[in-house]
Amino acid sequence: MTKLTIIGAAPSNFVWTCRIACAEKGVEYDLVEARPHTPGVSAIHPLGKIPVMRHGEVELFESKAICSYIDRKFPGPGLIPAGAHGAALVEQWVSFVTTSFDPLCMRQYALGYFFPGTPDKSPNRAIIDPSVPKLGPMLAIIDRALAATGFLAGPSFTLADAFLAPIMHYLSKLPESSAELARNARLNTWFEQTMARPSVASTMPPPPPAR
Ligand SMILES: N[C@@H](CCC(=O)N[C@@H](CS)C(=O)NCC(=O)O)C(=O)O
Repeated sequence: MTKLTIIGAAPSNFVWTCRIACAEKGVEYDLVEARPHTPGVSAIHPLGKIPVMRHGEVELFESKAICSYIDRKFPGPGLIPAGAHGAALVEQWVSFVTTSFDPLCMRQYALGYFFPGTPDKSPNRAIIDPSVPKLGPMLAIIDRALAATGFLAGPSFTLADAFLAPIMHYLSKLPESSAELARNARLNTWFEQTMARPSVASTMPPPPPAR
């Protein structure tokens, strides 16, 4: 069968999620390292964002679409349940993570540390500081969601957990967010178990550049 290609930079949380999806399903793939807005990426994503995917004649952009394709196309444990309610719960939490959690925790807070854009590369407090008071309530939402089963959506690991895992990895490396993580016992347990999960551990990118 034609081998899948994921195009993007390994540290990207969205690229990592697609790789977790492949690992969960046991799908072989090539990772072609590419930064946003490079020609191979912009040829597929109209805004030049990563990841993009190629599988034979199939070209896709947007990590959720890529993961859904992987889930439906290949055998292996389902990342989105078949039932209407279970599937909708996964969609609900994937949407929450991508449209509310990621913009605050990654685009604003974490990128203020990892890509500060300051002359001396020191953390960009102008971006980070306004996000800090919002981290606690945001992590508490996830902590409450984990109360029922220990997973974000339903009784087992799903795509919702795969979207959350890379972001939580980065939050665990930063001061204010790791303190918040420590305050949320269920999230902390989920985090430790999820980071040890083979699909997550085996795809973990190298550490970010030194600050
Ligand atoms: N909604 C997109 C978001 C992808 C995204 O924002 N990727 C980041 C890297 S983690 C990127 O390409 N940033 C460059 C940019 O926004 O121009 C998806 O889920 O694939």
